[in-house]
Amino acid sequence: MFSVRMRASRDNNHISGAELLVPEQEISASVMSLMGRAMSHQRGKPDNLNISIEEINVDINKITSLPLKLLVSDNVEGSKKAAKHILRALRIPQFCIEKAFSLLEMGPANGKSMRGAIVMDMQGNRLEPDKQKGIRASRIDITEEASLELANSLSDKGLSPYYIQIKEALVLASKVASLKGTIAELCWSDDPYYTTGYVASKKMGYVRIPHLKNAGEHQGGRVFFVDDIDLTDYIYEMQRSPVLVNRFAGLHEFPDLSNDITGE
Ligand code: WAQ
Ligand code: MG
Repeated sequence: MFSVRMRASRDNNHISGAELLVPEQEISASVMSLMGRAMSHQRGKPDNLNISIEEINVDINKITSLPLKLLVSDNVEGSKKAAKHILRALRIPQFCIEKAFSLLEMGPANGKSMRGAIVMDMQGNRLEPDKQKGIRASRIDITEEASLELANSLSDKGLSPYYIQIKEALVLASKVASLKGTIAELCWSDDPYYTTGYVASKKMGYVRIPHLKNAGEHQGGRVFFVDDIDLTDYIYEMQRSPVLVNRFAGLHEFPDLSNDITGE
Protein backbone atom coordinates (compact mmCIF):
# COMPACT_ATOMS: atom_id res chain seq x y z
CA MET A 1 0.00 0.00 0.00
CA PHE A 2 0.98 3.60 -0.55
CA SER A 3 0.18 6.76 1.34
CA VAL A 4 -0.80 9.59 -1.00
CA ARG A 5 -1.01 13.05 0.53
CA MET A 6 -1.94 16.38 -0.95
CA ARG A 7 -1.41 19.91 0.36
CA ALA A 8 -2.23 23.08 -1.51
CA SER A 9 -1.47 26.66 -0.52
CA ARG A 10 -1.32 30.20 -1.87
CA ASP A 11 1.16 32.81 -0.57
CA ASN A 12 2.02 30.19 2.06
CA ASN A 13 -1.58 30.14 3.29
CA HIS A 14 -3.32 26.78 3.58
CA ILE A 15 -5.99 26.06 0.95
CA SER A 16 -6.66 22.34 1.16
CA GLY A 17 -5.23 18.93 1.96
CA ALA A 18 -6.19 15.26 1.72
CA GLU A 19 -4.95 11.82 2.75
CA LEU A 20 -5.37 8.44 1.03
CA LEU A 21 -4.08 4.87 1.34
CA VAL A 22 -4.06 3.09 -2.02
CA PRO A 23 -2.61 0.03 -3.73
CA GLU A 24 0.10 0.69 -6.31
CA GLN A 25 -2.21 0.43 -9.32
CA GLU A 26 -4.45 3.24 -7.97
CA ILE A 27 -1.69 5.77 -7.32
CA SER A 28 -1.99 7.60 -10.60
CA ALA A 29 -5.80 7.86 -10.48
CA SER A 30 -5.65 9.17 -6.92
CA VAL A 31 -3.00 11.75 -7.81
CA MET A 32 -5.19 12.99 -10.66
CA SER A 33 -8.25 13.29 -8.44
CA LEU A 34 -6.37 15.08 -5.64
CA MET A 35 -4.89 17.48 -8.15
CA GLY A 36 -8.32 18.26 -9.58
CA ARG A 37 -9.61 18.91 -6.12
CA ALA A 38 -6.78 21.22 -5.16
CA MET A 39 -7.12 23.27 -8.34
CA SER A 40 -10.85 23.89 -7.94
CA HIS A 41 -11.19 24.62 -4.24
CA GLN A 42 -13.62 27.18 -2.80
CA ARG A 43 -10.76 28.74 -0.80
CA GLY A 44 -9.03 29.70 -4.04
CA LYS A 45 -6.44 28.58 -6.57
CA PRO A 46 -3.14 27.36 -5.12
CA ASP A 47 0.27 28.65 -6.23
CA ASN A 48 1.88 25.66 -4.54
CA LEU A 49 0.61 22.09 -4.79
CA ASN A 50 2.40 19.29 -3.03
CA ILE A 51 1.53 15.65 -3.60
CA SER A 52 3.66 13.01 -1.90
CA ILE A 53 3.63 9.26 -2.34
CA GLU A 54 5.21 6.95 0.19
CA GLU A 55 5.25 3.19 0.37
CA ILE A 56 3.91 1.81 3.64
CA ASN A 57 5.95 -1.04 4.99
CA VAL A 58 4.44 -1.45 8.44
CA ASP A 59 1.19 -3.22 9.39
CA ILE A 60 -2.00 -1.29 8.77
CA ASN A 61 -4.22 -0.95 11.82
CA LYS A 62 -7.81 -1.78 10.88
CA ILE A 63 -10.48 -0.10 12.96
CA THR A 64 -14.24 0.42 13.09
CA SER A 65 -15.35 4.01 12.58
CA LEU A 66 -16.87 6.04 15.36
CA PRO A 67 -20.68 5.91 15.28
CA LEU A 68 -22.14 8.87 13.41
CA LYS A 69 -24.65 10.88 15.44
CA LEU A 70 -26.73 13.59 13.85
CA LEU A 71 -27.63 16.62 15.84
CA VAL A 72 -30.37 18.93 14.61
CA SER A 73 -29.92 22.69 14.99
CA ASP A 74 -30.82 25.66 12.83
CA ASN A 75 -28.68 28.41 14.35
CA VAL A 76 -25.02 29.05 15.14
CA GLU A 77 -25.60 30.04 18.74
CA GLY A 78 -27.47 26.84 19.60
CA SER A 79 -24.92 24.72 17.74
CA LYS A 80 -21.95 26.20 19.59
CA LYS A 81 -23.76 25.75 22.88
CA ALA A 82 -24.41 22.10 22.06
CA ALA A 83 -20.76 21.52 21.07
CA LYS A 84 -19.53 23.12 24.30
CA HIS A 85 -21.99 21.10 26.30
CA ILE A 86 -20.68 17.86 24.82
CA LEU A 87 -17.06 18.86 25.48
CA ARG A 88 -17.98 19.66 29.10
CA ALA A 89 -19.63 16.26 29.43
CA LEU A 90 -16.32 14.77 28.27
CA ARG A 91 -14.67 16.52 31.22
CA ILE A 92 -12.74 19.12 29.25
CA PRO A 93 -12.23 22.18 31.47
CA GLN A 94 -14.43 25.14 30.56
CA PHE A 95 -11.52 27.53 29.94
CA CYS A 96 -9.95 25.06 27.48
CA ILE A 97 -13.25 24.86 25.61
CA GLU A 98 -13.54 28.66 25.44
CA LYS A 99 -9.91 28.97 24.30
CA ALA A 100 -10.43 26.34 21.58
CA PHE A 101 -13.54 28.12 20.30
CA SER A 102 -11.92 31.52 20.17
CA LEU A 103 -8.89 30.10 18.35
CA LEU A 104 -11.05 28.51 15.65
CA GLU A 105 -13.29 31.58 15.45
CA MET A 106 -10.31 33.91 14.95
CA GLY A 107 -8.31 31.59 12.69
CA PRO A 108 -5.77 29.63 14.73
CA ALA A 109 -2.62 30.75 12.87
CA ASN A 110 -2.75 34.48 13.58
CA GLY A 111 -6.11 34.89 11.89
CA LYS A 112 -5.35 32.33 9.20
CA SER A 113 -5.98 28.63 8.70
CA MET A 114 -3.56 25.97 9.78
CA ARG A 115 -2.96 22.98 7.53
CA GLY A 116 -3.08 20.70 10.58
CA ALA A 117 -4.60 20.67 14.05
CA ILE A 118 -4.02 22.33 17.39
CA VAL A 119 -3.10 19.89 20.16
CA MET A 120 -4.37 21.19 23.50
CA ASP A 121 -3.76 19.73 26.94
CA MET A 122 -6.05 19.99 29.96
CA GLN A 123 -4.22 23.13 31.11
CA GLY A 124 -5.08 24.87 27.84
CA ASN A 125 -1.50 24.74 26.52
CA ARG A 126 -0.99 24.40 22.78
CA LEU A 127 1.46 21.54 22.31
CA GLU A 128 1.90 21.50 18.52
CA PRO A 129 5.55 22.47 17.87
CA ASP A 130 4.70 24.63 14.84
CA LYS A 131 1.72 26.88 15.60
CA GLN A 132 1.31 27.87 11.94
CA LYS A 133 1.23 24.34 10.58
CA GLY A 134 -0.15 22.22 13.40
CA ILE A 135 -0.22 18.42 13.40
CA ARG A 136 -1.72 16.45 10.53
CA ALA A 137 -3.41 13.08 10.91
CA SER A 138 -1.96 11.13 8.00
CA ARG A 139 -1.95 7.64 6.52
CA ILE A 140 -5.71 7.20 6.82
CA ASP A 141 -8.42 5.83 4.59
CA ILE A 142 -11.56 3.71 4.46
CA THR A 143 -12.32 0.43 2.62
CA GLU A 144 -14.76 0.23 -0.27
CA GLU A 145 -17.13 -1.90 1.85
CA ALA A 146 -17.22 0.53 4.78
CA SER A 147 -17.66 3.50 2.40
CA LEU A 148 -20.65 1.76 0.88
CA GLU A 149 -22.24 1.17 4.27
CA LEU A 150 -21.73 4.85 5.07
CA ALA A 151 -23.06 5.95 1.67
CA ASN A 152 -26.21 3.87 2.14
CA SER A 153 -26.89 5.25 5.62
CA LEU A 154 -26.37 8.82 4.41
CA SER A 155 -28.63 8.29 1.44
CA ASP A 156 -31.45 7.18 3.78
CA LYS A 157 -31.15 10.52 5.58
CA GLY A 158 -30.82 12.70 2.50
CA LEU A 159 -27.19 13.44 3.31
CA SER A 160 -25.64 12.08 0.11
CA PRO A 161 -24.53 15.57 -1.07
CA TYR A 162 -22.15 15.67 1.91
CA TYR A 163 -20.83 12.13 1.48
CA ILE A 164 -17.22 13.11 0.65
CA GLN A 165 -16.85 15.59 3.51
CA ILE A 166 -18.49 13.27 6.03
CA LYS A 167 -16.46 10.28 4.92
CA GLU A 168 -13.13 12.10 5.18
CA ALA A 169 -13.95 13.72 8.49
CA LEU A 170 -15.26 10.48 9.99
CA VAL A 171 -12.12 8.60 8.94
CA LEU A 172 -9.86 11.30 10.37
CA ALA A 173 -11.84 11.57 13.61
CA SER A 174 -11.86 7.78 14.01
CA LYS A 175 -8.07 7.65 13.87
CA VAL A 176 -7.68 10.63 16.19
CA ALA A 177 -10.12 9.16 18.73
CA SER A 178 -8.35 5.79 18.59
CA LEU A 179 -4.99 7.22 19.71
CA LYS A 180 -4.10 6.88 23.36
CA GLY A 181 -4.38 10.23 25.11
CA THR A 182 -7.06 11.78 22.87
CA ILE A 183 -10.06 12.94 24.92
CA ALA A 184 -12.00 14.69 22.17
CA GLU A 185 -11.76 16.58 18.91
CA LEU A 186 -13.51 19.79 17.91
CA CYS A 187 -13.73 20.65 14.22
CA TRP A 188 -15.32 22.92 11.75
CA SER A 189 -14.18 23.58 8.22
CA ASP A 190 -12.19 26.54 7.00
CA ASP A 191 -14.10 26.32 3.70
CA PRO A 192 -16.29 29.43 3.65
CA TYR A 193 -19.48 27.63 2.59
CA TYR A 194 -19.12 24.46 4.64
CA THR A 195 -20.63 25.32 7.99
CA THR A 196 -21.12 21.87 9.52
CA GLY A 197 -18.64 20.62 12.10
CA TYR A 198 -18.42 18.02 14.83
CA VAL A 199 -17.28 16.98 18.28
CA ALA A 200 -15.76 13.50 18.19
CA SER A 201 -14.66 11.22 20.99
CA LYS A 202 -14.32 7.54 21.75
CA LYS A 203 -16.94 7.98 24.46
CA MET A 204 -19.68 9.69 22.48
CA GLY A 205 -18.83 9.04 18.86
CA TYR A 206 -18.84 11.52 15.99
CA VAL A 207 -21.50 14.07 16.82
CA ARG A 208 -22.22 15.97 13.63
CA ILE A 209 -23.33 19.54 14.28
CA PRO A 210 -24.71 21.82 11.54
CA HIS A 211 -24.16 25.59 11.63
CA LEU A 212 -21.01 25.79 13.73
CA LYS A 213 -20.23 28.99 11.82
CA ASN A 214 -21.93 31.41 9.46
CA ALA A 215 -21.65 30.90 5.71
CA GLY A 216 -18.93 33.04 4.15
CA GLU A 217 -16.47 32.83 7.05
CA HIS A 218 -12.98 31.53 6.19
CA GLN A 219 -12.06 30.65 9.76
CA GLY A 220 -12.05 27.08 11.00
CA GLY A 221 -9.77 24.30 12.10
CA ARG A 222 -9.33 21.40 14.45
CA VAL A 223 -8.42 20.99 18.09
CA PHE A 224 -7.28 17.64 19.49
CA PHE A 225 -7.85 17.74 23.27
CA VAL A 226 -5.34 15.44 24.94
CA ASP A 227 -4.40 14.34 28.42
CA ASP A 228 -1.31 12.58 29.68
CA ILE A 229 0.48 12.06 26.37
CA ASP A 230 4.08 11.68 25.36
CA LEU A 231 4.06 14.42 22.72
CA THR A 232 6.72 12.85 20.49
CA ASP A 233 4.95 9.47 20.44
CA TYR A 234 1.56 11.12 19.93
CA ILE A 235 2.73 13.14 16.93
CA TYR A 236 4.54 10.14 15.48
CA GLU A 237 1.41 7.98 15.72
CA MET A 238 -0.80 10.73 14.32
CA GLN A 239 1.39 11.20 11.27
CA ARG A 240 2.93 7.80 10.69
CA SER A 241 0.80 4.90 11.93
CA PRO A 242 -1.45 3.72 9.08
CA VAL A 243 -5.12 3.33 9.97
CA LEU A 244 -7.75 1.88 7.69
CA VAL A 245 -11.42 2.11 8.65
CA ASN A 246 -12.93 -1.22 7.57
CA ARG A 247 -16.35 -1.00 9.24
CA PHE A 248 -18.94 1.72 9.67
CA ALA A 249 -20.41 1.79 13.17
CA GLY A 250 -23.79 3.10 12.07
CA LEU A 251 -25.83 6.24 12.18
CA HIS A 252 -28.02 7.57 15.00
CA GLU A 253 -30.28 10.58 15.10
CA PHE A 254 -30.98 13.04 17.87
CA PRO A 255 -34.39 14.60 17.25
CA ASP A 256 -33.45 18.04 18.57
CA LEU A 257 -31.09 19.95 20.83
CA SER A 258 -33.29 19.66 23.87
CA ASN A 259 -32.87 15.91 23.71
CA ASP A 260 -30.35 14.71 26.26
CA ILE A 261 -27.32 13.59 24.27
CA THR A 262 -24.76 13.43 27.02
CA GLY A 263 -26.31 10.84 29.25
CA GLU A 264 -26.13 13.27 32.15
N1 WAQ B 1 -4.99 16.43 10.20
C1 WAQ B 1 -5.13 17.43 11.10
N2 WAQ B 1 -5.82 18.55 10.86
C2 WAQ B 1 -6.38 18.68 9.65
C3 WAQ B 1 -6.28 17.68 8.65
C4 WAQ B 1 -5.53 16.51 8.97
N3 WAQ B 1 -5.38 15.51 8.10
N4 WAQ B 1 -6.94 18.11 7.56
C5 WAQ B 1 -7.44 19.33 7.86
N5 WAQ B 1 -7.09 19.68 9.13
C6 WAQ B 1 -7.44 20.92 9.83
C7 WAQ B 1 -6.84 22.14 9.14
O1 WAQ B 1 -6.54 23.09 10.14
C8 WAQ B 1 -7.98 22.66 8.31
O2 WAQ B 1 -7.89 24.06 8.17
C9 WAQ B 1 -9.19 22.29 9.18
O3 WAQ B 1 -8.83 21.07 9.81
C10 WAQ B 1 -10.46 22.10 8.41
O4 WAQ B 1 -10.24 21.20 7.35
O5 WAQ B 1 -20.41 17.09 7.27
O6 WAQ B 1 -14.10 19.96 5.75
O7 WAQ B 1 -10.88 19.89 5.35
O8 WAQ B 1 -19.93 15.79 8.98
O9 WAQ B 1 -11.84 22.24 5.74
C11 WAQ B 1 -16.42 18.46 9.07
C12 WAQ B 1 -17.87 18.10 8.96
C13 WAQ B 1 -15.84 19.06 7.81
C14 WAQ B 1 -18.14 17.02 7.97
C15 WAQ B 1 -14.43 19.37 8.07
O10 WAQ B 1 -12.47 20.32 7.25
C16 WAQ B 1 -19.60 16.60 8.08
C17 WAQ B 1 -13.68 19.90 6.90
P1 WAQ B 1 -11.36 20.94 6.30
MG1 MG C 1 -10.72 23.15 4.22
